[in-house]
Amino acid sequence: PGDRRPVRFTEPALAARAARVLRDNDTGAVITAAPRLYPHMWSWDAAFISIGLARLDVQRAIAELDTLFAAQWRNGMVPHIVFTDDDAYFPGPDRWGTDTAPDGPRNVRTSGICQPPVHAIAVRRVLDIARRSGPNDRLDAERFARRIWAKLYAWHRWLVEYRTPGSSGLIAIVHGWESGMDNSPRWDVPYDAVHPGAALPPYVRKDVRLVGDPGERPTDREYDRYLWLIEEMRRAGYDQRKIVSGSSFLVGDVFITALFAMSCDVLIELGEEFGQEPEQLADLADWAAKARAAVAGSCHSVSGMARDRDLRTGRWLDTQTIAGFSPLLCGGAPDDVQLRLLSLLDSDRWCGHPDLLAPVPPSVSPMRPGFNPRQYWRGPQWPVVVWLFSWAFERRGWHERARKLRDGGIRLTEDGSFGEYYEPFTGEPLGSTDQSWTAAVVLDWLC
Ligand code: 9YW
Repeated sequence: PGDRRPVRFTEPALAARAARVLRDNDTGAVITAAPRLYPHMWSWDAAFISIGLARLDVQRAIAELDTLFAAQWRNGMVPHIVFTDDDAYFPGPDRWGTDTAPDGPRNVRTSGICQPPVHAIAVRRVLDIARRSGPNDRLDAERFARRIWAKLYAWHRWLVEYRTPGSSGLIAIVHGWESGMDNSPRWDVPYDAVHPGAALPPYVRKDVRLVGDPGERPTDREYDRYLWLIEEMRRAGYDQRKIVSGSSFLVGDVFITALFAMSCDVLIELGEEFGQEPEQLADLADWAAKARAAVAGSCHSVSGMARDRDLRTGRWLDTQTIAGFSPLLCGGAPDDVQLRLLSLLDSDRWCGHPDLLAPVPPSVSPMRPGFNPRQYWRGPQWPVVVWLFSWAFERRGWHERARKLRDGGIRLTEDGSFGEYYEPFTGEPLGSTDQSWTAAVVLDWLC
């Protein structure tokens, strides 16, 4: 089909625009996730942002990750939001009520949950970029990698200690927001069992006012449940053990588990290089192996797709979303399963769908009932997810596949708006524009 969008930037012009987005979203202290919609630091956004920043200014990239880890909780958790003092976002720090949490950080306000553990991957990438960019950058990045390692290890240890309940071996989340894929249909069944109590304090959403079409955002019903889970955590005093045993939402997240396995691998490489304790390296190897086995063990016997598991009911969640391809990220599934997944990914149910503007995986298969091309994690394509797959495929030695995803990611974003997510058929940018992590992954692809 001809181009469905009026503007296409050349690669150098696109890179220059991406750099400007990161500069414009810099408050001086943090780079916000997006200019109006998300005026704070989000955990996995900061990881991707640092990768883009490393292409512009290695020092600034290091500062971003340092800021995030300065907010790490004393038990090891890296919080999903580090708040600035902007109050345009809801739920803000007062609603989270973490100020008195026993494990919370002292000088900064944060949310009380986490997000996917992609930070070791970011540190590795920043280091690799810095090494190519010059001797000073190289030294700074090496010092940084050595310094941040123990914090990354503590973060991984927290996930294992508190978030691997039961026998599935999957890393558990206690809120859909922890998955990073907030309203994905992956969570529909477990959310059905979340019943907001009458004690849910009233609230006013701010996101729907900032996005032109509320249909691109989660519904109010979904928000009631998101807020109810926060209420439960407040009541548990942010005691992790109580939260995990009592939360009405507890799901083994297969995508996070795959990311965790890869991040452990990376942390081992960094640890070996920088002489970290053999015992800690052995822990990481053990955690990575268990995570990989859990991902492989989740695969559906017919489709091969990896599945989340509702840990409250013990049921597998068969929703076919992008997370089903998790074994392709971290490896470890039997060869026949991997082949099935690769051919499914290439098929017209996913990247080979004839009507896609760019051949990169949408968040949900366009062939699946309930697929919604405009709504958030229920259909649109997300450039960061494409980046993760292309990074993982490169590491697995699948260079051609990695290149195709990178090219598709550029095709998707070359209109220069840096959308939060994209309508897969028209390429219309949706949600926020000038989204930092979109600009960051584009920079990484282009430099
Ligand atoms: C929210 C910032 C965040 C991402 C999440 C994404 C969205 C924010 O934006 O959540 O208020 O729900 O789902 O993955 O980190 O970009």
